[in-house]
Amino acid sequence: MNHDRSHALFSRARELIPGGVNSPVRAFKSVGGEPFFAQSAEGAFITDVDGNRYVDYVGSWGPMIAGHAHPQVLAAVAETMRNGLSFGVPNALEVTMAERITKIAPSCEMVRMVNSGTEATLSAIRVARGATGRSRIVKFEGCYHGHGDSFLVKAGSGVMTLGLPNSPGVPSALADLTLTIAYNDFDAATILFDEVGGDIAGLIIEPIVGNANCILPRDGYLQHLRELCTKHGALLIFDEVMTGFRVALGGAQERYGITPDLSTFGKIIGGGMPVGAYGGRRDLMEQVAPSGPIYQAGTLSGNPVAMAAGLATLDLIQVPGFHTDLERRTNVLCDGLESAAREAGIAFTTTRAPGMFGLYFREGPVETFDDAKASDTARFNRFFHAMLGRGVYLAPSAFEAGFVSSAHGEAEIAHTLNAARESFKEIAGA
Ligand code: HOZ
Repeated sequence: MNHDRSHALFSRARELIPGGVNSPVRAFKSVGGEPFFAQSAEGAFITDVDGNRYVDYVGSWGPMIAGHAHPQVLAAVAETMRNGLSFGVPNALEVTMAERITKIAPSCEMVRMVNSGTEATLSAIRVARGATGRSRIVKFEGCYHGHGDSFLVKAGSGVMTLGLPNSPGVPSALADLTLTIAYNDFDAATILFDEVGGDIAGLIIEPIVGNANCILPRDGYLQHLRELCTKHGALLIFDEVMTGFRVALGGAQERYGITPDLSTFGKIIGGGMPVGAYGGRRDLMEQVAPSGPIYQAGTLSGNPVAMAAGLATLDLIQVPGFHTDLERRTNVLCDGLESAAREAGIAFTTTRAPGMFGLYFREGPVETFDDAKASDTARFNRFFHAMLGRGVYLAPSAFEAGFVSSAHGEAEIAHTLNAARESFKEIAGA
């Protein structure tokens, strides 16, 4: 594959943009080599500026659940933008979006649109602190909730990929208010709440962890957290930026039957445009300005073009059977990868939920962050490049979930599995 144009762009970018990228994992730093620069994307494919085409399992990190450049989404965007790109006054699409989200995720009686998942999580913990009058929050090792100060404590995603789970620039006075425990450890949560439950404003969790590869909750674990929060008067916050509208229409809260107090969303509800949202119980959300004193604002919040892209995407996934089908596709992919690895004699396992998956170079099961960290990342990196060379783009980090869309059809998955068989063989000796 020729990468001359990407290489030239990356050289220019590195002079002007930190690391040459506007979000760290994109730089390929942990897998090695250089990123490709996108020219276009359609359906399950992304094409780079040198004309190389890849089956894409990143999907813009989650939004493209119906595939790239879906004609219905593009049409909604084109039609909406003719009326103007941003108004700075309310518009009708925001109301439609709020109606849609509150219907799909009934735990959200009210919702506020923002511009990214990071904004959503920052705002949610402000509500938790403001509403409870408490300062401490609880998060889980390896969970990532965007780059807000309070969250860059034992975080996953890019900071983990780069080995920076605690970032310089976060005042220790603030970081000290973030308590971390191990995901899927029932006792750790019980002990922490027994010790300091009365100080905890909220517990924030990725109900399925997608930023430390992909880790599913043990049976009863989310319910256990729900009960602890209720008992100690802390708010349960589900960060559904990745899982929302994906693992079920109503997200992980629907899949596992849990009612969080607050939820955060992003990605799919923007259909590829910059969007986030947070919502929850009416009594909590009514404390947000201007109906209440907890302040949060945004010039571009509720942007009409972003709302149109999100609503069109929701239209596409609100069809009966969509998520069952997405789960089937994900299973075909993951089962196929596992059997290809077995043929090559490679220790390998997957985790999966509808539309998202994790790849591990170790034997299963993988149920904890320590299990995830024990994956052979050097082997993952070789596999990543072997696949890329065969036209399959996986997340460029052993600590990011992969995403499947409704555009990943039989042919795309068959191509992926052929590439995987060859790639596993290629790396088996190394
Ligand atoms: N935080 C994203 C992964 N969990 C990466 C976003 C990006 O690089 O675009």
